[in-house]
Amino acid sequence: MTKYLITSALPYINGIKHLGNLVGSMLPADVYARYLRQQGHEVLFICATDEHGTPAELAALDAGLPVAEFCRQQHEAQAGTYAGFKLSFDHFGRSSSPQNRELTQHFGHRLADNGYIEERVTKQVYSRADERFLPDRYVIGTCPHCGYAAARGDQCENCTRLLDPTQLINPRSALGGSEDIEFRDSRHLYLLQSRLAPRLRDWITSRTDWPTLTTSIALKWLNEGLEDRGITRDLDWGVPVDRDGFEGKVYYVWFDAPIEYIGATKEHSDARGLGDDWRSWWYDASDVRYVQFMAKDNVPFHTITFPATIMGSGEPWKVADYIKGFNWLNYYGGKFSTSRRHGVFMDSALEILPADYWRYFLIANAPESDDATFTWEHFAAQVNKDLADNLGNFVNRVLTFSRKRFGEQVPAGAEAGPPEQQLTDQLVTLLGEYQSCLDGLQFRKAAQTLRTIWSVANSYLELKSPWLEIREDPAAAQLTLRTAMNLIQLFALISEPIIPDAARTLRGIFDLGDADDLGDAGAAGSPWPALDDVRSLSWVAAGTPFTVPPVLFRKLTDEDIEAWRERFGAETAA
Ligand code: B3M
Ligand code: ZN
Repeated sequence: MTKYLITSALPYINGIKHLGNLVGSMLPADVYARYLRQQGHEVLFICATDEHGTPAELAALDAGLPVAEFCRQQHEAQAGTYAGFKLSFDHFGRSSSPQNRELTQHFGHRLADNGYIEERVTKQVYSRADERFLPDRYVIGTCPHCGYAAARGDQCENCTRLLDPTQLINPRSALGGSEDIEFRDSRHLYLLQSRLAPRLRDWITSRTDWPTLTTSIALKWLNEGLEDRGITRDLDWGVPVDRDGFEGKVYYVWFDAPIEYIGATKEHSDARGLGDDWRSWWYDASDVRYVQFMAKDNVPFHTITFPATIMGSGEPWKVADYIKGFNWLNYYGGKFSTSRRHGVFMDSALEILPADYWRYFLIANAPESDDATFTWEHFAAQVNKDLADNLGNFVNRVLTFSRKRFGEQVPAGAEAGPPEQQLTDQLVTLLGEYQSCLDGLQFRKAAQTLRTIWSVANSYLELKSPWLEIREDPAAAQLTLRTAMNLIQLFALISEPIIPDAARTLRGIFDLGDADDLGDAGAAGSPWPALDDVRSLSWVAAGTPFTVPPVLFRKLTDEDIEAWRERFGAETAA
């Protein structure tokens, strides 16, 4: 038994996340956490809302709420959606917690003590009309390179050149449009990450088993040369910088957000009266395997900036043992986007279908080796074929037929013969493959293998055709049905990481008398089957009472597709 610490990138607070966010971090992390728990490992699965920064302030302003209240409400809303998707976080924290404040300030001091922090005076845009400093991207003006009139202070959208707000012609505030702005000197803290570059490079290059996506992004940054980074801002909302002369300044959101992985672990311990337990996951924790999940745009912060913070602290805090990065999930020719409301958002997804439909499809199409595209046609086709037919129909067919002919108990029948032997040989191989996929965090392939296991069960059923067997030899038909029922139990156990609700329904079919906890989110889940159990297929003995559950997955129709295309917008940008 190993201790596994699992973190998913922290969803930003400004609004409900879309399916791209879900598949790019939280969902695969959940599948992995569930699988490891079923295997009997000690797992701590941590996530939180990332609450600081200007976008949160501005969203709160828009909503007419104080920013703290806005974040509280949004945190609740996000937590509700994640519960709806059955994400089994052990703790879903908030980066605005006192725990994170304390830890962030701690790291700030340690870095300074170790000589990795420098004060620098820089010119910042101050809007007299708004009575506040403006972050670079909230200054707009004319691009000095291409003349585009609405270029942002950090980058021109038109010619993509990186800019400094001082370069803009006719700069004005993006908040109220006022041109009454000036450039004021402001003192800030810089993290001298260039000094940590050799250590970061050693660390990255020692991780030979990481996905190329992750290491190539990290090495690209290192090869281009690390720039020292400003880690403080002239803002009210954030972790205050507790240093003389820094009154009214906070740490930059990307500095405190990853520290919240630790902060949330402490929140978890504090909430449960576990004392110093949180430290056992993070500090001097060589017995812990730490796996991080995130989309590719977050990789630089997790391979460079956060590890630089940890290494620069000079303390034995845990760095990631493995970083699983994901590409984009696209929606009709464009990235899913929160700001443009493009794509399917998690709350509306749950309004139209239960979690498992989404979980299965997203994992089966996880953008691992490349970007992937969501279309309603593909979604419906795959749900119908894999979930409704391959899995759902099998379960329903076997149970209703058996009930009709032999009553509501698992039939006994003949001894297993060569077809059963052949079946279990195949299953042992496939289950082994499925486990290697999950162990190796190959989610797409894992779903593919699970689907093959369902298909093998269907082929067995077709081959034996108990509805024909029964005419000549009822005992043979009974053997087939009892075997098929054990396959249903196998499905219940091994489908749980990906489709936990269906798995729970499947586990409720047979009255196994062990009255075990059916595995709520966060609980240990059902024990993972041993390969030997697959060989004997004997979880469900003859005589076990069973019930036929309602249809597991409904078929999605052309009318559904039409309605969803209409509702969510499905025009491919030409
Ligand atoms: N909040 C993800 C984003 O908004 C960012 C992740 C933080 S992980 C520490 O892109
Ligand atoms: Zn330009």
